[in-house]
Amino acid sequence: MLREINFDGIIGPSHNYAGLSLGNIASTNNAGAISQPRAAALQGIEKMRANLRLGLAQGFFMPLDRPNNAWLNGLATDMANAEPHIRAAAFSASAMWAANAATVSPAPDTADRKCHLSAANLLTMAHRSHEWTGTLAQLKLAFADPEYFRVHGPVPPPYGDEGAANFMRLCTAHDQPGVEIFVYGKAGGPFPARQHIESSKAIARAHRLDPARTLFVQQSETAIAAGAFHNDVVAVANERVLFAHEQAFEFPEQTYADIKRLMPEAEIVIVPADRVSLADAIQSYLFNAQLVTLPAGGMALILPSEAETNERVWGWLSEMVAGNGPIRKLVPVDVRQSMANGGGPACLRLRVVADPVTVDQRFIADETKLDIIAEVIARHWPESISPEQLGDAGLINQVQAARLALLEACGLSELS
Ligand code: SUG
Repeated sequence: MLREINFDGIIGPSHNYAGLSLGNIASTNNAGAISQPRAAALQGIEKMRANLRLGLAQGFFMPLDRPNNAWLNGLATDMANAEPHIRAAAFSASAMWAANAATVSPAPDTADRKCHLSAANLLTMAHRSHEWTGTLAQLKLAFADPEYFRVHGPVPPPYGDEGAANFMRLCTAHDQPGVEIFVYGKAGGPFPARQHIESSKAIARAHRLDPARTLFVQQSETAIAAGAFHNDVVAVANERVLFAHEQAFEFPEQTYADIKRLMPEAEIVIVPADRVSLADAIQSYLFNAQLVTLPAGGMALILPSEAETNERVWGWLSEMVAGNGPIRKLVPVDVRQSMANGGGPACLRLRVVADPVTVDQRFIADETKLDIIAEVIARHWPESISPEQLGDAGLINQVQAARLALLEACGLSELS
């Protein structure tokens, strides 16, 4: 039975605030702050538990090996000698934002009826550009069964790809053929557009999608300039529902018309800018929510607690769920440590539509496994990291040992 599985990136022991992402307001504002990797990772575990309790299928990915010494070797340096920005890039725990790991086209959408996954190159940001090697190794292990999955390497440079953060799928039900929507940006404003149309088109070809059921939509320049460095900061889709900010797309009317033409059942819920400004949307991350179908029917938004404390945002959301629209429930979750780097609940997960039994079971979560993982985190993850500590040999050893302990506890030491 095909169903949506959310794979969360377990927040790695090197989680820190280095201010590495130009155009990501939270990352810039919190540059230099002291991070709390242990609390961060436990917040991520609690989010997974809450989703399991809602009856959703849950998986996870391991943190990557940091610092990335192979990448530093390629730059002819190491942690002791690298310049601070290179050191921070090598040490980043950014693979936690699994929405950026890959683009996923479920089997009902592809010509060969296999689920295709393409690892994202993430080449716009130095600290993310070296994630794909570790990510690809993990995808190949988790989705190894060739009868059901095809795992592709990243699109080659110079075309930037940020994975599922710039991708949406509309369908009547997850196991039915869908309309796949790739959202790309055009550089022109103060911040980079990270998703290039050439990458999106390459992935659509590699995944053997039906061109008649595939859309390429331009992200709004205004949204990128306001800090929407990924489309999933201003829009989210689930089944036949698109929930988006009025200023998410450069050509909104055309975008909605194209969606309606390909899928007349689509329901488009637009949040007007005069109720929730782009600034409020980006501060509260109400769109960086997991829009999910509950087993009992109806949809819920699993959103960051920051959305609850923003009066204008919460006011609008409360009116929305009280009405008779498709989204009926709001579930705030505390992922503040990730949020301070610009990563909300939706950033932390990669959606894969598959039969859970066809996935390597070591990546599938249940309460007992989450207990084991939480214990490893509590025992091994650093309590705090300040930016000056990044080259510290003791910290590096602790971070490496912490990850190895987790791999061992999950039977995944082959990823070490
Ligand atoms: O790529 N932040 C991440 C946040 C990614 C959010 N993902 C989605 N929207 N799907 C990024 O900008 C900050 C790291 C730092 O500054 O230390 C960072 O990489």
